[in-house]
Amino acid sequence: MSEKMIAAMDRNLAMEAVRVTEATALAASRLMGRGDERAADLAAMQAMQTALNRLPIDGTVVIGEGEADDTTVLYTGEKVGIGQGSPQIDIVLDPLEGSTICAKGGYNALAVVAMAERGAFLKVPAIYMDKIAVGPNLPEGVVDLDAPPVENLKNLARAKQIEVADLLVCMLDRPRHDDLIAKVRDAGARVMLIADGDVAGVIATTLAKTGVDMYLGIGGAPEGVLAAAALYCVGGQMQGRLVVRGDSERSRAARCGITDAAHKFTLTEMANGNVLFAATGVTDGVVLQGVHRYPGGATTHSMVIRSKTGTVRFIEARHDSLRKGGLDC
Ligand code: VTB
Repeated sequence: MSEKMIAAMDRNLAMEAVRVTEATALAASRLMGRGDERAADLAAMQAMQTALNRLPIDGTVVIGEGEADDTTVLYTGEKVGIGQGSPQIDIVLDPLEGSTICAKGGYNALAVVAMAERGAFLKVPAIYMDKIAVGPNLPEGVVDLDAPPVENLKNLARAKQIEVADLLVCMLDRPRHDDLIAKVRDAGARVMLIADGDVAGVIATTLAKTGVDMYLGIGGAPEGVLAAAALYCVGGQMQGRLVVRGDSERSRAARCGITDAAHKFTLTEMANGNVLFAATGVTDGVVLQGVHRYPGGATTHSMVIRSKTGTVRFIEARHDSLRKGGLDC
């Protein structure tokens, strides 16, 4: 394939990726607020699998919904797309990032996918990762996962030419973060606690409208790589370290090729190459609006980013259920 053809395909694939997350979000939104997270998850997984299988790619899910023993839909290693001589693409996905939020009708649930050429993403098991992230246009190394929160906050405030008291740090609302939250508050910064959805929390650092300056704390490792994919496209900074609890998690990490479990991963160790990232809001959130249904259709709100250009596109779509023969197709 010529360079020009690859570039055209890359651009088209970005649009196709949005179709995938839109279809997924539409399916999940049926179960929004119904109190059944498993059903919402399943609806999203099946919709994403169907949509991915329509794409002109020879795709491999490198971080999926679990291992082949745990799930038959979008497991890690599953082949997706039409295959047969199409470009070889690695895929990291989370059909419903924030299934509990979706089931409760809360904020920040997203349908998310990232794609790139083979080998572009760090492979991680579904365990925890300690994360720190800031948005673009800041001096390299302005924050560090191993530095005390007060130091990171002072450095970030200096770089942004604002006071520490003006900074807003987004974190998951979890007892494991009690100490960290106290340290951030003691340093004088403000904290936005979210129920779930740390992919949205990390992306929020890249968008001025959210007011979020830094993301901090322990969440899922797969969500860490997805967030890194988005940040890599926009140009933010992020570091992550697996939180390995016991031998079983250690061997799961080793099966992904991570032998040094204490390694502090840089952004480009988590996502590299020609990455595209797409997300559609399932429920309203700091980054995207959710699916809004009305008689005869629904609106979706998505973002798509390509690392090649760093262009961030927000796409609001109106879906006509009559002409499409139903919303979920
Ligand atoms: C976070 C959150 C996700 O998992 O990554 C979280 O952002 C981490 O696990 O939306 P705990 O719930 O155990 O803290 C999710 O909730 C997805 O499952």
